[in-house]
Amino acid sequence: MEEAKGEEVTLFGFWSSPFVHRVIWALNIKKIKYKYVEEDLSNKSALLLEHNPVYKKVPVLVYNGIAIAESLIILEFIEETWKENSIMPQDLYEKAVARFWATAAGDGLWQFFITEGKEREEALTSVINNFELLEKELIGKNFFGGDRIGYLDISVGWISYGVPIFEEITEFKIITELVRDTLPLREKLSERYRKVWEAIMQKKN
Ligand SMILES: N[C@@H](CCC(=O)N[C@@H](CS)C(=O)NCC(=O)O)C(=O)O
Repeated sequence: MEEAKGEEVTLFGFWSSPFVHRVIWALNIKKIKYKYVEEDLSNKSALLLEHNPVYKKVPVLVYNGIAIAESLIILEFIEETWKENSIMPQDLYEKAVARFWATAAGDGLWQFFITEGKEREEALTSVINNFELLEKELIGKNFFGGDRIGYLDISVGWISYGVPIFEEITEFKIITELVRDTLPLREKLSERYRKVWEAIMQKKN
């Protein structure tokens, strides 16, 4: 980890927050050393309230005494402050697209999680529509950021981890709806991979 040029970096967070994870990932990619303060969201610290008096939420990044709130704004601050291992597209259009999807990608997801009936159906339609459009941004690339993880990957990364949990709790499928009938049976796929793996291992030994 890089010593932050004699700078003091503190992150106020909460263990389960996907917004906090965004900031942690960006700091890790940039190899920035920082101090982490875990907040009790049911009894927020005076410091958190002082640093983020408008939203009173985590994450907050404090850089040499200056507080920055809102995860996506923090990502941009991190990018501007530590230029190495850039996470932002250089191209202006690509940058605009990444910023757009960073907020739009998750639209409807929470709504899907906390509603039922018609409301949930509507949320689901918009989530699936967004995912399908977002997926197009990946065509021909390994990451949204191109060859390496960037701002948009960091912004939407929590979705692939969170959605299966939402699905499990609501017993309602999002991803499965999208890929249903397109995937081979798990057992068959497993059998096939095993054979390929065994053949490769045999050749090696
Ligand atoms: N738009 C904010 C959302 C941050 C947010 O919702 N943080 C939640 C934790 S996941 C929080 O601090 N909640 C406390 C509260 O609402 O009182 C961001 O991107 O940073």
